[in-house]
Amino acid sequence: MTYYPLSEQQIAFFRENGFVQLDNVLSAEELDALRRAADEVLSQRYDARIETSSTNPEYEKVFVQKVNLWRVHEGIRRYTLSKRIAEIARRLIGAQRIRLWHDHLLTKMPGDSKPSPWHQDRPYWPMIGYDQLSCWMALDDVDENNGCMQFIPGSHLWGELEPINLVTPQDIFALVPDKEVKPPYIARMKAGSCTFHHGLTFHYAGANRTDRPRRAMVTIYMADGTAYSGKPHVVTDGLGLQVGEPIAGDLFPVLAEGE
Ligand SMILES: O=C(O)CCC(=O)C(=O)O
Repeated sequence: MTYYPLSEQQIAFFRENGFVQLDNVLSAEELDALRRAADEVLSQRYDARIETSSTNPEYEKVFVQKVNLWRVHEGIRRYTLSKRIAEIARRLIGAQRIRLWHDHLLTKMPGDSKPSPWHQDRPYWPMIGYDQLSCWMALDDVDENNGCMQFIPGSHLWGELEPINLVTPQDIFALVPDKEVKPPYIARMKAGSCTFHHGLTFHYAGANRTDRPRRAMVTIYMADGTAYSGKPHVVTDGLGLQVGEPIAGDLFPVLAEGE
């Protein structure tokens, strides 16, 4: 395996801004395999083994969300457990060991599409500690017309706010009246490129105004040692975790480890 040539400048950019865009991370073959896997999952009728965050039709106008596909699809498993991508996450967040939290395929369907409103991810997660980040891999070329990601630079330093309802969103900016909000970075990218964002970074994606789905494969990583807070969540409900216990074990595998 060859590691992605992540530079010190890119790491410094991520730490300062709370996100970074990395172009051409997947080879044409890897992209093709991941697209085929995603399409197989999307064309399956509801599979009870795939955790779906919500089948509410209003929620699915924001995105169709299929969670933990690595557990049910071999092609996605190869991608999600990829050490190459996890090593980028490990170096960005500065952890000794990084674990998988979960993956999810987020598809903005054409038609009556809604924006993914400005929000932070971390308020939805049942965790103690803040060393988490997501890799948002574009499976289609993305720009403002089909819902590329947008980020507010430096917003990961503003603490954890209340969770935003993705269907009837509160104005997250009203929650930080004293902050100087920089203009959003608009992550236009070719398929096979990705962004990484910190769990506290304010982010947004516009509606899909094209006539084709916008597919993104998102992998969320957490530093080893991240502990369970007890908050309900589709990925941890029913596992019998105790508050304060590290979220660990085979369902949350270690994917990269430093020397
Ligand atoms: O893909 C989207 O529309 C939003 C993605 C998102 O919010 C995330 O990956 O945290």
